[in-house]
Amino acid sequence: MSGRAWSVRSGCLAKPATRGLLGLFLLACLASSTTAQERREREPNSVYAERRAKLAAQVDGPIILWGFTGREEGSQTYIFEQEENFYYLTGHNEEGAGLILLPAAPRGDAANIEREILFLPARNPQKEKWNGVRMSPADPGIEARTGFVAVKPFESGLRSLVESLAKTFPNLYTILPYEKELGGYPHEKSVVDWLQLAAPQAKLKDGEIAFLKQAVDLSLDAHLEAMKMMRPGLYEYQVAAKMVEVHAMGGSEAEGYAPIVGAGPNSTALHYDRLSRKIEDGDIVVLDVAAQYSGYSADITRTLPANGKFTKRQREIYDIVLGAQNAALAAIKPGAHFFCKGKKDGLMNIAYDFINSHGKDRDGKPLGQYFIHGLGHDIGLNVHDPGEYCGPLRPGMVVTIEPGIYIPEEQLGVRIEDDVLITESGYKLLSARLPRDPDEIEKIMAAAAKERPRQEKSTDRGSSNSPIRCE
Ligand SMILES: [Mn+2]
Repeated sequence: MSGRAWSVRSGCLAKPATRGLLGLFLLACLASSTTAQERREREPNSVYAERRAKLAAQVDGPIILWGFTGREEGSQTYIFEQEENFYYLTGHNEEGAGLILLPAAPRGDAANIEREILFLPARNPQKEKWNGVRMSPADPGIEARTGFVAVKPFESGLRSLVESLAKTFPNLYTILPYEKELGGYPHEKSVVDWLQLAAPQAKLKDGEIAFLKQAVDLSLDAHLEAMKMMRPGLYEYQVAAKMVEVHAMGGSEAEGYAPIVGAGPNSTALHYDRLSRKIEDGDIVVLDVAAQYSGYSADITRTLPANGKFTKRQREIYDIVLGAQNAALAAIKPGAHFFCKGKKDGLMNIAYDFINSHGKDRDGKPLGQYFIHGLGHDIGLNVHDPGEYCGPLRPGMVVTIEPGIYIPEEQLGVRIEDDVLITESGYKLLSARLPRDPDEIEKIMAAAAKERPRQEKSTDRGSSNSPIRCE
């Protein structure tokens, strides 16, 4: 599928809680009632309605979805962000909602039920004193605001309707837990294949691309700032902090993923997240940092010389990664694929062959063994959006192209990652504004170093043990 058939017996949705357990549960709710809301723009209601209609036209049973509850994390820094599939179909970014979509073709005794119902928690004035006002089913005009003809109370409405639908329909569709990772129905972060029924190959629409472009643009601004501030003596986290600031000041509601700034030996750790190293003269620095904007995440990586000038060896490896990226980009067009078993014409093969046929390691061996991850992936509501590695690229999709070479024994990692929109005739590099050419990068860094106030330079020299202030 496609969607997964889910046979429901009434009563299997939730185990009845004993009175004592229920009491504990309520206490837990109060204790973690600090969930903050995420700011974001949304598309017109008609866009989400269209997505629902498309999905409803393709199924033979009701679709039942739960949004996140806001209790996914107990951390005080947790900021609520909706389950992505739920958001894709509703544009609703508040806790505790549910959704029922009936198949488009009406069926006997289900003919009188509304085709789509949004379930929202009833107003809770006590909770709103802490968290602020939330939408509720009793709000005047809630239908127009949410774009649903029917908005009903979650607590009293959802379960009883599912139980009655289960008597009419042999199949119900939902998202089942993915057992290998995290689990926690319905709070599943992994790829869910049923959504591809509605949006095969995660093709993005214009409105989505506009949000994604905004995420890319803010990320490019942040990378340019990082290029300008980069110098020995800074800590990795200080560079990341500057980039996060640029994102947030530009209207980004969150990072696309935890920032990766890895200098020297850390440049070879793919998802390095400690960010604690003091950047040293001669280090190479991998910056894999990007913004999320209105739900959509960019994914951008640049690799910089800490002191503004690549060493001969760093430059050699950088040029090979750049050559591999350019070779893969040149082969992008609708119908191309990343990698299919048994086929040699994938973008991954092109990049790998380039790396493996250029340069050598210290033992004189080819460098292919140091390209240890895939070449790219879809991006969208998730920074690793659903997508098939072997499926054909189609116009409207946005993917990353990110070759890398990581040689731990030389403390030398290089990754260059760009975001690419597939078009009818080929592709558009959404991140083209951010230089990849090493000469151009060195030029920007040199110009910024020249402009850096003298005063700040003297502060740098005097602070060998403590973090220095960023501009
Ligand atoms: Mn990536």
